[in-house]
Amino acid sequence: MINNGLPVRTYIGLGSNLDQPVQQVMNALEKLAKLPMTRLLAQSSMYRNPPMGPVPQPDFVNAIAALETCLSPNDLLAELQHIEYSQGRVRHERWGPRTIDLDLLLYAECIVDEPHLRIPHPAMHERSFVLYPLAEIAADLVIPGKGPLARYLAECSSNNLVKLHSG
Ligand code: 5RU
Ligand code: CA
Ligand code: CA
Repeated sequence: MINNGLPVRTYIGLGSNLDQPVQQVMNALEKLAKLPMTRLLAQSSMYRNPPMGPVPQPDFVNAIAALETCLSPNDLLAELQHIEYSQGRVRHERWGPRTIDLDLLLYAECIVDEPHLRIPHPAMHERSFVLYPLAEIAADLVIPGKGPLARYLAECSSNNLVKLHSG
């Protein structure tokens, strides 16, 4: 898909559990705000929470950013990966600890199904560390192909999320 036309709304999931996670998330938010053809519309609070998934690892700090952008999904993805790299992301084991993880969760009402990019993020609706901060800044959101965020939130345990900094 190409864009470079009208600005569209997109949501980015941020996560860190290495090297001062709060600072990592703040640094990434600053870099998101400086992306070309992009505005930072809103940021959620940060939430400290235990790791989900199969890998034992430190607690995470998670947050969500709402952007308005004229970048295409693939150009935005490349920018996110560049920010990850700039903050020392090194890929070891799948689902292991990381300095910063930036997930392109939603892009307008688009559904993208490519090998390297799936939008909406295929597991976002079952992850408390996405649903709770997302509801803070987009309570009425409908996940394309899935349905209202509020429905998934209602079924999702808060899983020990502790709110840290206001958005
Ligand atoms: C399996 C289940 C794999 C859930 C993953 C994060 C998952 C995480 C994160 C927290 C992963 C992907 N736990 N686990 N925050 N990423 N709390 O950002 F999320 S690995
Ligand atoms: Ca992730
Ligand atoms: Ca990721």
